[in-house]
Amino acid sequence: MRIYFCGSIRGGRQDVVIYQRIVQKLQTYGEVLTEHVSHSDISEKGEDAALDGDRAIHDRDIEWLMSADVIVAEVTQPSFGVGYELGRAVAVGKKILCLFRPSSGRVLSAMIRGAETRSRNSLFQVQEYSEDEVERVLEDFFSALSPQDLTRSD
Ligand code: 6K6
Repeated sequence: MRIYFCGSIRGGRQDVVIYQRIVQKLQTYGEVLTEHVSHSDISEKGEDAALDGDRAIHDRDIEWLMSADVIVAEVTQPSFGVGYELGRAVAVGKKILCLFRPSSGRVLSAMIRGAETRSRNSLFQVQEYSEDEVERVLEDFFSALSPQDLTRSD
């Protein structure tokens, strides 16, 4: 399974430790295309982007996003990039899990919370969680996945 993980980079790196836990768990289910999002040596400043070019980052990430079976996004730390990735993924009918920690004191954007589809096997799910239960939340999500959920465009 190809898994695209979204987490804030230039939006702020406060949650990088939890991104690492999520990516580690996701790697037990498949290939995580965006493992770099969880690297603690990536700063929010974008130095690496200067070498690579923002267009190259965008184009490569969108290619990976379109090839992914499942998108998992940690949405507690607001990020334009994550919001954009989610919008692109919704537009092509990808299976999406958004993870949000209410203990942060933040209120999740209505454009994320309101995108949730509530049916069983919903394509867009928003899951509230606390840090200590992140692995269990991912186990529940992946154990409920069915082959019909997975849309591949490659
Ligand atoms: C290194 C340091 C800062 O920027 C870099 C290189 N940039 C990126 N490399 C790979 N993916 C990126 C980069 N910048 C944004 N993204 C994608 O957007 C990731 O897949 C994240 O999920 C999301 C983060 O967006 P922002 O707006 O928080 O940066």
